[in-house]
Amino acid sequence: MTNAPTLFERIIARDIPAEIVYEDGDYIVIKDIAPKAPIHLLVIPKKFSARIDDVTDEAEMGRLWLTASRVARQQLGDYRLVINAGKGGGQEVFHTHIHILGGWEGGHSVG
Ligand code: DGP
Repeated sequence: MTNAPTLFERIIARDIPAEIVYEDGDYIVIKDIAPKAPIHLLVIPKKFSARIDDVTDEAEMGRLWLTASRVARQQLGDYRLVINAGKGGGQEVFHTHIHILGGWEGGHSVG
């Protein structure tokens, strides 16, 4: 039995359109369809895992954060990185991703 592709797998496959701001062999970075900040991007590993704590390989985890922080620095300069894990953590799309948020004037602190 094969699982249906996730929303993000369909975006990666160009089955569903998205505004792509960065892509390499392992990651895609798209604009969030419902931005919660002036600039809101999603860093998505092409290799499927449902949530961040399912990523158990240290090198993979490292590359994911390196990609997110590098793209965030390039696109925004200053930024916030957020991960929602599980329904109770606000996760809606069960394909691991990091939110890049920014573009506020004068910064935006947590809380
Ligand atoms: P999360 O709640 O952490 O699972 O974040 C999922 C994000 O995905 C949420 O901020 C909205 C965004 N999103 C949902 N559907 C689409 C879509 O079809 N296209 C794009 N670009 N983003 C989407």
